[in-house]
Amino acid sequence: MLDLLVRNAQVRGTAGLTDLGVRDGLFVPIEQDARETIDVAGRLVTPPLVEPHIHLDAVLTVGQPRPNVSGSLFEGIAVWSERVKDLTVEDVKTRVRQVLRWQLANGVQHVRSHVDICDPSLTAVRALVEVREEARGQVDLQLVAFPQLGILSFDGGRELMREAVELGADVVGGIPHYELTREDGVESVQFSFALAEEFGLRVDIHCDETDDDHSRFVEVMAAETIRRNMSGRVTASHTTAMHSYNAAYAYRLVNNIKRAGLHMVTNPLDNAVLQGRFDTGPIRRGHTRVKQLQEAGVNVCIGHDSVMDPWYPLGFGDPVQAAFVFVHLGHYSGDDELRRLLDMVTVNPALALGLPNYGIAEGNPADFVVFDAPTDVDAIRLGSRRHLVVRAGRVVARTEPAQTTVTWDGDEQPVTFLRG
Ligand code: 17E
Ligand code: FE2
Repeated sequence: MLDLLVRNAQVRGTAGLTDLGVRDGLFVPIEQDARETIDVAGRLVTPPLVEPHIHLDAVLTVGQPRPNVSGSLFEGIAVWSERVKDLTVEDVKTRVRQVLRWQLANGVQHVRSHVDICDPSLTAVRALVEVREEARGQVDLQLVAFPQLGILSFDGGRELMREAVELGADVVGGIPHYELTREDGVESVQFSFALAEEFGLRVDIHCDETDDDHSRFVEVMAAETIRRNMSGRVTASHTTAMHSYNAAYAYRLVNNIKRAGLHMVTNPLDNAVLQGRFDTGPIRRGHTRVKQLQEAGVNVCIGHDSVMDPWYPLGFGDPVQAAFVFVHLGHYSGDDELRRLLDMVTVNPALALGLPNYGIAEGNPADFVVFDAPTDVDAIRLGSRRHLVVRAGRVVARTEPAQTTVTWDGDEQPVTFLRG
């Protein structure tokens, strides 16, 4: 007897409709007897969404203590470093819990969050470590020790990075393009890798998040990864300077990224509005060289980055919205590209985060998402709500499908926004 039988699922990547069986929280072979049966009527079913890049400590702080008037990354950093002085553990926990619930309702079950450590009391790190325990098994968190104001450029930065790791950070971060000099940037990357190696942790660095084509720290990340044998355990995030590099340099860099086995995260929402602020026209789009990286076989993911914070005032934690924007910024509207897009918010970030037993397969945890759409292209086009979010065989979030009608020639008719 099954605990749950899901009927008529359009499982992503599988032709035709299938049924899914669940027992003891795992996918198991189909049986006809089940305690509960849900007919999803041909809706798209995917593995859980995975958020590889967000700053949970800053969520919902937009306008505090003042708005970001210029809209630049650098004014955002200045505004946030004022807000950090007012953080309390309760303040952080309340905001984070709210956004985690939004993310879960959007089908996100795994989140990697950068957490600013440039605060002598490490309030945000302490708060997030507690929320990580609370949320475990619902939304699983990985915390990155993230030095927003630099490791070498911030007084006590090295010590705070180590302390954050000792408090329980899962991943070591960095921000080399924000250090005072090129040499400090290189040293900061080396510091992060050494710390990660010492504690057996992964690395995820904010790298070259600028339009300055002289910002070239991804090459240092690739070199450190190769020398320390950390292939597969390292992620370079943002890397927006890459699209301003000359073609010869970019070619060499992409090859070295591939050789090092780096994972890459592009953040289309934030970087669409943060980058290009010093351009008078044409204005650069603010993303990295996704297609070139993918052609070389590099794992590229889409991150959300911000929800209503000093850098980005919008968002509700939905990776599909970030993917939709990426289609436009990244010219990712080809037929094959649209069909691969959801990989960048599911399997690709699962690989970057090193998640075990991920995916809809017998023996794996029965974690999945039912979209209110029949295909993934429709899900992206419509930003379809997640009808059901299931964790270990239990429904943890539900959205009732909207019903829309129009009155046309005096007759009330349903509208689904689907091609007939
Ligand atoms: N901090 C940073 O350096 N860059 C960003 N995009 C955000 C925070 C959101
Ligand atoms: Fe970021």
